[in-house]
Amino acid sequence: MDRGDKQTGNRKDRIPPNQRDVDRFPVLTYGPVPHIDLREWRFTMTGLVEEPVSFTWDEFMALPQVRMDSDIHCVTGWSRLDNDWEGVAAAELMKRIHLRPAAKHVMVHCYGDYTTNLSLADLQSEGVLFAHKHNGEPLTPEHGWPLRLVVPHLYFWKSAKWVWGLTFTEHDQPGFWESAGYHMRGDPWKEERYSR
Ligand SMILES: Nc1nc2c(c(=O)[nH]1)N[C@H]1C(S)=C(S)[C@@H](COP(=O)(O)O)O[C@H]1N2
Ligand SMILES: [Mo]
Repeated sequence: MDRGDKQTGNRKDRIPPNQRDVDRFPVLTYGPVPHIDLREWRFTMTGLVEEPVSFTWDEFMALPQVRMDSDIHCVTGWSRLDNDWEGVAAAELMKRIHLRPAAKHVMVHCYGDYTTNLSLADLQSEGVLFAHKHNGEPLTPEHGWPLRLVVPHLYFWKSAKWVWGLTFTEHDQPGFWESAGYHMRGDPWKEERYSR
C-alpha cells in the first residue's frame, strides 16, 4: 500500500485565511443520514464515457488501496489538519473508464440526493480519493459510511459523503450548495466561499 507523504511545514502556514485550527471533527450534513445496504450499494461512472462502469462493494474494495494524509478546510471556518484517509484514489478509478473528449466536468452523486460539482482537473488532482477509513477506522455513518469523496484542496463541502457515483459532463453545473450560492470551485486559499 502506498502512503502519501506526511504534510510538512509550520502548522500556521497550513491554515487558509479566516479559518481556525480545530482538533475535533464536526459533523455537517444537510438532512438525515441515509440508510445504506452494502448488498445494494453500487458505485457508477456515467455520462461522457465510452462505457459506463459500475462496482459492487466487493469489487470496489478489490481495487488498489491507498492512504493519504490531508487537511480539511470547512467553509464555516474550521480546519482540521492531518487526516489519514484510506480508500481508492480518483486517479485509479479514472483508469477504469475512457472519457469522451468533450468531458470537462463532473457531478458527484450521493445517497440521500446531495450533489456537488468538480472540474475534471480538480477530480484528478493529487490527494483526491474515495475513502472508507479515517484515521485507521471505518467511516462513521455521519461522516459518510461506507464511502466518501475527499478533495483536500477545496472546501470540505466538495468532499461528498455517502457517494455513489460520478457523471461526466461537458459543462459545469451547480450541485446542491452551489445552487444555494456557494462558489462553483471553492478554493480555501482564495477564499472562494460564495459566488454572490
Ligand atoms: N452527502 C453529503 N455530503 C456532504 C454534505 C451533505 O450534507 N451531504 N455536507 C458537506 C459539507 S457542507 C461539509 S462541511 C462536509 C462535512 O463533513 P463531515 O460531516 O464529515 O465533517 O461534508 C460535505 N459532504
Ligand atoms: Mo460545509
